[in-house]
Amino acid sequence: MSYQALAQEAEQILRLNWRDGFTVPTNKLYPFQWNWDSGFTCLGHAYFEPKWAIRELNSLLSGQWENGMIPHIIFHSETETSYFPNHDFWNTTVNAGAPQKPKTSGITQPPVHGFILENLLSKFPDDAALLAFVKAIFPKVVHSHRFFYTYRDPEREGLAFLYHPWETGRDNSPLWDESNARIQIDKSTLPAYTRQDTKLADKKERPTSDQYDRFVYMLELGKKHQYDGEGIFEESPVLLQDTLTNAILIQSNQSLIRIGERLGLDTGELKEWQAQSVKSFREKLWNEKLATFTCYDLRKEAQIEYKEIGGLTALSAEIATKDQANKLNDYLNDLHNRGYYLCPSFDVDDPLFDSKRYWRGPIWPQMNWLIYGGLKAYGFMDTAKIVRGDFLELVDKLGFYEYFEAQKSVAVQLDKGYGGGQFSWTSACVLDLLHEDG
Ligand code: 2M8
Repeated sequence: MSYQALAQEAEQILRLNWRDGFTVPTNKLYPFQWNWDSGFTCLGHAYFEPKWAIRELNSLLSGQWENGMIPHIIFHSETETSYFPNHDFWNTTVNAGAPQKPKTSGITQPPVHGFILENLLSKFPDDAALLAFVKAIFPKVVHSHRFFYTYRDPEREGLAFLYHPWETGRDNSPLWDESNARIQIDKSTLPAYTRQDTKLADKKERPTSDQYDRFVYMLELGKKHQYDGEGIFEESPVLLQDTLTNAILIQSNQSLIRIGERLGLDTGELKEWQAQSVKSFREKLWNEKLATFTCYDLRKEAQIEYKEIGGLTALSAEIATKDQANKLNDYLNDLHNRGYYLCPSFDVDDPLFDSKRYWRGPIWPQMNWLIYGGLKAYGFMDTAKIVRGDFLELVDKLGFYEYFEAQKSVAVQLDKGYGGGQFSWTSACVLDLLHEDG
């Protein structure tokens, strides 16, 4: 397919997934507005309906809680029943600061919106409507960062913890396996539920039922503590300082600092958070033996020693030193030379690698977009080119899917990608990366 045809299809999909004010990640599997998806989706709107980006973010922020949290799902429809868990199951009325309308989930997702705003401003630097919008929502986005520093960092380390796997965006990554194993599921007390996802996507490409039981268990634990109570930190068997979420927080802090300085807005608090976060990320999460950044298990008080995609986001956030960045770049080149598409979401040499199953191995569009930017920032132009080219090749060959096979020898035998089709962040990242040099 020519680049022009790819761009046309990307735009068509984003128009198809637009719901007069926000975008669904894909038509059936995910029928509401997702937090970080909607940020990435704005990158695509910028190329054909830039005003949609403003509406998209306004819709998302209509679900913000008084404590600052931007929920991971905004249920703009209360009658749609094709997704589990729906708004009733979350029952966010347990927290007085949750909005009555729209209904939302009770957990959050990686805070991409700061750097998405900066990206939009770089595309339309003098657009008066965009500038006014950015000024108006700046305090809300800062407040969403304050949520992480206030409610998710009780020891004031500058590193936010997550307790629900859905919060990292990498729901069933092996990162969670050891913590998940600590949860004793008692079917007689776990609320009854029916999954909808496996009716709409291939079971082999989705999390297992054991994992879903744990997702529900953790949801109930959050609910018991009004979703922001101190009891979460005290009681949760799963407490993880995630590389990806913290790197994205740092990347967005930096964007907000630059935006604030340009527009004359207060950046004092952001600068304090940023100094501490960068320091702690570097000191606590780097693993010399694996030559990557790793997540930290607060219950076990140890790093989770896996090479996985979160470690690479230290490039996009420009946290890595030159030496650390060189090691991450070497790792990616080695994978490329061994016949893998970049960037697999999990260590291809680990027995837990599963090239089909969701966050246990496949290639993810928005991750390639992030890592492409990071490699460019460090001057690794050749690797950046591969990351961009691999993603565009996968979409061209296998369609606008949610995620993709990482092994070239397997991908060549396939006629489609994995998970949901006609996917919004895939389309948005295609549009944005097509405008980059090849
Ligand atoms: C996936 O997660 C949702 C729950 O949030 C699910 O599986 O039902 C993840 O890939 C997540 O990162 C993404 O935001 C969401 C919507 O695309 O789907």
